[in-house]
Amino acid sequence: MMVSEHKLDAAAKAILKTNDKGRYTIPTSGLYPYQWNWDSAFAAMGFAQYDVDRAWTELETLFLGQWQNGMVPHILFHTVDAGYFPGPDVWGGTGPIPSSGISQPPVAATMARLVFDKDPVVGKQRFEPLFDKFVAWHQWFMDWRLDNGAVCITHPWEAGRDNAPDWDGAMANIDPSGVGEYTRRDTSHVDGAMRPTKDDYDRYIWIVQLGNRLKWNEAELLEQNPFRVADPTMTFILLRAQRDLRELGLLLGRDVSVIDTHIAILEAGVKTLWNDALGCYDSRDAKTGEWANSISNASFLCWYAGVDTPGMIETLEKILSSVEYGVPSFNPNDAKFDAKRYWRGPVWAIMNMLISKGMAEMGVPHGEQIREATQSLISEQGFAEYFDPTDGSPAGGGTFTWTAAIWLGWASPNAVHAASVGQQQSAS
Ligand code: 2M8
Repeated sequence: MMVSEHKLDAAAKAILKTNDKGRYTIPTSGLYPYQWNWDSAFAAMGFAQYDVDRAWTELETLFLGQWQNGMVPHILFHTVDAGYFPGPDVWGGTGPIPSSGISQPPVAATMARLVFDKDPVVGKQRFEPLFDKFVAWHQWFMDWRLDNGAVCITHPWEAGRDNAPDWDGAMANIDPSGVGEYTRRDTSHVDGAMRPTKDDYDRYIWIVQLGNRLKWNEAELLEQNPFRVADPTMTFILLRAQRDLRELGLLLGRDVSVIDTHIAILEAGVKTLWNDALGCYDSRDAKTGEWANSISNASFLCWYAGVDTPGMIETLEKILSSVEYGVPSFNPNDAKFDAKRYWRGPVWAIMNMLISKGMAEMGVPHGEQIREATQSLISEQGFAEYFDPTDGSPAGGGTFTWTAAIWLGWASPNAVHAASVGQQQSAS
């Protein structure tokens, strides 16, 4: 049944409320009962549409978990919940709050800038104490994750695109035979056909066990972890985040020269992700030098990072004409495409927003088409974790925080109205 736009705005707010644990949100109860890094950043953007104070609280709580070396973990285990595996005991995080030992795509600075713009007076007060923390986090990526200027992941979960075909080659180089017995909890919440396979999970847990053994010492992990992939998700998102952090720094009257240096390094790094034979940005195994040969939704984050590249729009047009809804997480014309299996085909509202936003900013066509497709998906299918791009059917968890946040801040007709009013105000 079609629900009117107004009701959907209210429904989205109700989801944020349901998933609100007071000072942070969970992605959805049951499947994901903790605070996730990039989910929280999107949640802040959603809250900012009607409660700027709550939006800043979300980001402040995320940074309470920051490690001494600057890393902001991908999961903060505020209150232990046996319904999720692997929990804090398996990770053995060494920060101030029980946590995982890896990070996640740093969309937070970009979301913070959107929150800031909603109320710059409050924004200055709330972002001032956060600025140095953001700089330290971004510095941690620059210190520990670069390969020729491109940002690497050391675990598939770090990219947020858990089981993307991008990692298949590097995952095959891990022998997980010593991983031991464990019980997955994700498949007790959702259909296993929509989740990563056991082969993938064994390797996910194997890397976590290695990190725990090494007490998440980055220098040692660099030597011992066979998994290290230069990734367009991380590279484009960090480059964009550095640009937004720079703007926020200038508004606070801070010295941004370090950020300028980082931006130049990352701009050079982006070029090393260009797979000429594929005609697309791609993931590259930093250990073996091999390309993944993967046209993914992360490939199309180039515009979001302010990087236009001849040929990318034609590649995107081919992908868009092969499915009904938005940008699928993997090339639908490739044999590995799987319309329902997580990051191997499904369409994700968060990625659609980042891609489309970048396209609109750079004057590239079809950005609006992606926004409209996301609007239809959510209005017709609800606030699912992700969707089948061929028929739009909802998949994964339901009542999902980031899908609700994307609705409020971008996909809803009211969000567009608010954004254009905002633009007129700042232009005048
Ligand atoms: C998914 O990842 C977690 C592990 O981090 C999982 O499957 O258990 C991914 O979609 C990730 O991008 C997302 O942040 C997380 C929570 O929504 O779920």
